[in-house]
Amino acid sequence: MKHVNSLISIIIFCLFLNVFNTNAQQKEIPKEERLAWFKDAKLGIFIHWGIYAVNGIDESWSFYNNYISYTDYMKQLNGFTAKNYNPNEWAKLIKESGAKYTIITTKHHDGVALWDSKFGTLNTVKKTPAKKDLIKPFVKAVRKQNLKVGLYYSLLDWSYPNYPNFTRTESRYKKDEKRWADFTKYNFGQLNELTTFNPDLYWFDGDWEQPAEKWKAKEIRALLLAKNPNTIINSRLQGYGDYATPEQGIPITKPTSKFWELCMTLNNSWGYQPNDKNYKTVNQIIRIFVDCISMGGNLLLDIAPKPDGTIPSEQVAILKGLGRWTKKHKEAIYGTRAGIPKEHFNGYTALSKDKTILYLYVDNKPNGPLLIKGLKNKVNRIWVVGNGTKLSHKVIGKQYWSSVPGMLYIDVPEKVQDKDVTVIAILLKGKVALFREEVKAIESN
Ligand code: FHN
Repeated sequence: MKHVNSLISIIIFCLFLNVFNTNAQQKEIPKEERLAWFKDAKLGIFIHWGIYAVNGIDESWSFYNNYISYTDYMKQLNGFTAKNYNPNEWAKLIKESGAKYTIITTKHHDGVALWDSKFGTLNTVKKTPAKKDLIKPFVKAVRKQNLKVGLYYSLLDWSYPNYPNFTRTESRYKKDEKRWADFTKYNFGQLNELTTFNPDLYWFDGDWEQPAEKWKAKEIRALLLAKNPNTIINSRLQGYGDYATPEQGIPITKPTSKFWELCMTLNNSWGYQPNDKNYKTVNQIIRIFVDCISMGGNLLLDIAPKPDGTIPSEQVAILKGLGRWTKKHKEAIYGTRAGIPKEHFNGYTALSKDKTILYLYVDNKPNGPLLIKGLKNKVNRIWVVGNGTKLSHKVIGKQYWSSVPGMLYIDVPEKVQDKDVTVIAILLKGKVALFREEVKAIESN
């Protein structure tokens, strides 16, 4: 009888999914509209918070890679207190950094849910001294700061008894439709619970272990968009996502995806690891951020709270240092679009949304005037962003009979330079127009 009941519940569940599938496809709001805020936001803060902070070890991977036994990894549950957790303070710091959105891990690959899930029992309410839902107050605090909120969710769950994979050397089963169906019901159950927080963004992870059909990725997308047609989904849903998510390494060539976000740690660890002192400097992070802006992408910077909920002082300092620069240069960050090809300016550039302002990001001390080549536009005026100083400039080498533009030189006095990255704005007459032809021999003067 028990088997018949579980079979019936799975059939009902599949019918439920089907309803979402058909409805959502009809209603899907175009990506350009849904991701408009994301494209303008430029900076997000990622938060990896979980029991792995207790020992300061790799999140989930430490038991998956057999660095520690699963039993010993799970003993960290007893040390996860969240006793100093202050989501309002977190949200204020995130806002101060200049981020416009933030994404928190609701459940990593270890299967420990940070909210009061009714699916399974492995969560911070039931199994840790924190004894509370950590997601609901976070979402509320972020909304209070008028920031967008995203929820990270690991599709794979190495703790769930009916999930096939367990560690790199041990799996629970190879093929078992009934056990997989139970896992799918659990996954959808938790996803359905996450929709009650009504996030602006879902950040999936761990999709690499199964194909889209097995995850029911199409149905997951349908469910999430049916609940909130404006929500957006990252790339890690086996082809059913909205934007690309390069990780840790700055893209060397501009990503082909129109919408993309580089996620990156401040040191080398996603979670809190006190032994990892290999922090990037604020200057290095600003230059990485400017690199992403110049290619039309976002930067999602990760912070790693301690088990009690405090954010490591090094990470607070970095976010505050970043905030100094973003506050001063906000006009050259939010709402900008990818810059011009490097042949025209030996550095990072971006354009205003209407393409009439060209921003130059100068991350080194200039050895003389800056040079921009192949700019067809006349210059209206040039100023230092965040400082307002108007800069003198001159165009040389323009032959009246030639279509090749002259070379634009801009003086940047030492006293107007920013200690990290100086930003110069060039207001053009009309939308940016670049000379991209081959310069030929001269036939007539
Ligand atoms: O395996 C995870 C890893 O632990 C971390 O969460 C990163 C963050 O983007 N995502 C996966 C690795 O790509």
